[in-house]
Amino acid sequence: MIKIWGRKNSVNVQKVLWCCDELELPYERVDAGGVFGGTRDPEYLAMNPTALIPTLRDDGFTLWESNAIVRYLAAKYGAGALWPEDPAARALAEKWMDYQLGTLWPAFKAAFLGLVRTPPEKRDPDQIRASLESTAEALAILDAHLAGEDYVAGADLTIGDIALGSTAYRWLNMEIQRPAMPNLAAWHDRLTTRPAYQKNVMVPFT
Ligand SMILES: N[C@@H](CCC(=O)N[C@@H](CS)C(=O)NCC(=O)O)C(=O)O
Repeated sequence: MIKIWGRKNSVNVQKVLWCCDELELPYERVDAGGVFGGTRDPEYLAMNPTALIPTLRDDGFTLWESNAIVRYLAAKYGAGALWPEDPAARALAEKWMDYQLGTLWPAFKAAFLGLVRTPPEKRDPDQIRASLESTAEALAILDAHLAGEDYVAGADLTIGDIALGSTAYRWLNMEIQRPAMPNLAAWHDRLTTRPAYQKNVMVPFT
């Protein structure tokens, strides 16, 4: 049985839970991180020395880094669907995973943590403003890409969409000013029709 460590309101844990449910994989989830702690326990550090969540164990194999976990699950259990078999199609999906991890989340992190996880008196408004501006710049690239595309790598949902969905949900549902991004909004509307997305991502992120 697949086992996943990580609290349900984590942007990175949600990718893994959503992926499992898209693939209809049974799993056991253990609360860890945030108010649950546990990530500095020796047993946890032995599995994941970063002391971060998520961590996955599948049949004796242990893995951390959410996008790597999504890639692993999709390759093992979702070949031809979430994991396109054509190398070019898969590279497109993987490109958007790397964009999420290397461009979008670094831009958005300060605004998200500042507005959602920091008490008002401790917020840094300049840092939050700058983060929201960089996020809008990064998302404009995704919005332009999604013109005429149903999902980030073409006509079907892939690992690329799974890496992006939980970040997009936060940006679209926080009380912030957002520039209009119609293609992004239409893509996100498509995600919201999926039961696995509703269950794992469309939940409170506070
Ligand atoms: N690049 C890592 C980042 C993991 C990460 O930053 N996880 C956050 C939650 S989204 C975390 O563990 N925060 C500390 C905690 O929850 O205790 C991944 O994608 O898995």
